[in-house]
Amino acid sequence: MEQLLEKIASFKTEISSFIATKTDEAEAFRIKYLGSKGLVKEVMGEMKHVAADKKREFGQLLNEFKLFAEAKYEELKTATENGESSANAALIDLSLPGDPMPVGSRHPISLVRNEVVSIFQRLGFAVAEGPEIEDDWHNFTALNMPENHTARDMQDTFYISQNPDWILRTHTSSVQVREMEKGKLPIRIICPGRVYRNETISARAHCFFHQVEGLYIADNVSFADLKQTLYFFVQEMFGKDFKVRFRPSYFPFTEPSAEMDISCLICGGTGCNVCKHTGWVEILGCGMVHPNLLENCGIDSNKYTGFAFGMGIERITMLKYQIKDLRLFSENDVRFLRQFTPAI
Ligand code: 2NL
Repeated sequence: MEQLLEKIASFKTEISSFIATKTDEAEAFRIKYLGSKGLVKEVMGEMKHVAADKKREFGQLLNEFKLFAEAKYEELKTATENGESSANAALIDLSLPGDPMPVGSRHPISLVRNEVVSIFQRLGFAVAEGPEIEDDWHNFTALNMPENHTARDMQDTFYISQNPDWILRTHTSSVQVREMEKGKLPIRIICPGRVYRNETISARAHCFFHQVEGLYIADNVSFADLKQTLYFFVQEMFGKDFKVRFRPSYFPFTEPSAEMDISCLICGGTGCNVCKHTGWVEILGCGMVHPNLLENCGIDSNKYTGFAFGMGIERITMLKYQIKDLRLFSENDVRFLRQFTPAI
């Protein structure tokens, strides 16, 4: 069946490109394809090998093929009888518009990542990237996460069985460690990328997601610089029609640490499902880079200070487009994907 379909397709291509300049060439075409020992008859003969339930579908296909060959013969015959080459008759009208190609749309995660990246680029941040398979040092130890830290737990981290030192990165901070180790200061980078955690998949958790982390290290970088940078970011990203608050928090890699909330964009702060009736939604974590980290990467913590922040792209995308289930991002259902901006 498959073979027969291929055979028909290849005959069709052959027929389409057949050119006759004289009547006996048109006749040769008739004999080859439509004659009593011709190829159309030959394919028709295959019908007896086709399974009973496919006969109907196949019969239609064969009939169509026969009509196609007959139409071509008529075209060749008329052209050559009028003393023309069939090549003229078959000329394509080049002025016709082309067939539109479906271009697809950008994935919402890409749209939001590009937007975040472009806002920080305007502030002078450069994009840095790094490997998704990391070693313990770059993902944990250098980041002030000692050996018995809970984040390293087998339940959270994907380990690579070949080598106990290798893991799938759990955040893009590892890229920033690599940049710090290069020893070129000042550093002003953002690191977008995919990260992995061993979570049970649900509407709110997945085994991979996307992050953008940022890092600025120079002389005299202060917490005020951090706040102002992030204020600028949220205003560019979400507009000006909401409130912002910083809450003290804890991360092993920053001291002091904070989380930034904005008043809920969905209900305007009065309380709804999205903000779990608190009126606030958390959008990122941040803080001043812990001096241990600077020293781990060979940077003099008496001379330099820095700030860092990290946000989950899925979270921001869900807020922006009111998407309620994380799994939609990776199911590739075109009914979901088509709703976003076309790629061109
Ligand atoms: C969150 C919080 C954060 C960082 C990430 C960072 C990286 C280096 C040094 C210091 Cl190399 N800090 N990253 C700092 C604070 C928070 O992420 O909730 N992310 C989704």
